Amino acid sequence: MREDKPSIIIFYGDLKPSSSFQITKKAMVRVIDRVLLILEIFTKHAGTREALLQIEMARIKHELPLIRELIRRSKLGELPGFLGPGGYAIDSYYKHLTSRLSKIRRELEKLRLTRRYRLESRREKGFPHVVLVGYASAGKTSIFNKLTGDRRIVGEEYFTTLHPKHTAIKVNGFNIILIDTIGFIRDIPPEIIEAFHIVLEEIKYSDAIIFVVDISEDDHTIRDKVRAGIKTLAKLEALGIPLIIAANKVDKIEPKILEYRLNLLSNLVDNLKPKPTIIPTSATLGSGLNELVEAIAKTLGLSMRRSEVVEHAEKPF
Ligand SMILES: Nc1nc2c(ncn2[C@@H]2O[C@H](COP(=O)(O)OP(=O)(O)OP(=O)(O)O)[C@@H](O)[C@H]2O)c(=O)[nH]1
Ligand SMILES: [Mg+2]
Repeated sequence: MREDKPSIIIFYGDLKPSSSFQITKKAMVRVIDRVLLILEIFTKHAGTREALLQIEMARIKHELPLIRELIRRSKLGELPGFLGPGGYAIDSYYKHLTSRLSKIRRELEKLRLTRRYRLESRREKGFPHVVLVGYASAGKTSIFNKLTGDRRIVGEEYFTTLHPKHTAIKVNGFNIILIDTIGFIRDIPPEIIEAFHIVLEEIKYSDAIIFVVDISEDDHTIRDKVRAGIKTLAKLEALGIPLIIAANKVDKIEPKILEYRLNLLSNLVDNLKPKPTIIPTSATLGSGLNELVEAIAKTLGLSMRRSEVVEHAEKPF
């Protein structure tokens, strides 16, 4: 046996149960496909119990045909010793999954009835929520890390329920919650769209959205991604929430090209209301991040509210 045998094989595509079976049998390691991989990433971003249940449901639904295939094969004697003796272990796992599925369905119904999860998603009530969205590798996490690294507030025990991807930071003396989302995914498999939308549901409850766009990609890709991103925001009922566009990775392109692409970007979002603010940034160099914070403050009216407070406090009674 090779010493560098992997513990898992990720197949970046859709696998039919029979193909998955063949690969598993040959390699004798766990095989996951694109759907299961995306669902594992969803789990890390899920902010509510409802999202976690929805993801688990999608995973079970995706796995059941494979388990059925395993049962069928084991009954034909094709699975000696794998996944437990005979077909018994697989059989009981199958039963466990189907009963879990009906339990999840019941719980989801209850959650939807009480709508408690809506409150849950606004658990840090009273503080504006700002979410980072964008396609994979645009630089969401890099921007999140730079902003939260410099501005993370002290006394975090106050935010005990914060999710790992939510961090409280200070902007103009105000606390805001910055959220790093899973972002948009192209060609999302239809069977997991519902789970995807629920993971991204927090966008709908945010006070401002930062759409991170990799401005170093070619014009065509930028156009496609910005249009598709806006469509996704519309599906999530998040259009109308103030949008800030971080045109990121400016360090990778010439100033002339940057100027052209900023123009392109501006045309693409011209029809949106309120009109988005576009801020050129480089998370790597740290440039444009102060302007990004200023744009957040302006969008949320933070400096205004602060002066209102001062004005109010100075009024003689
Ligand atoms: N040159 C350059 N590289 C950047 C910049 N911002 C991010 N990167 C790089 O781009 C890659 C992706 O950055 P991430 O911050 O992980 O992107 P993301 O949007 O969080 O990606 P996902 O979480 O996969 O959706 C990393 O290798 C970063 O170092 C930038 O401003 N300039
Ligand atoms: Mg990221």
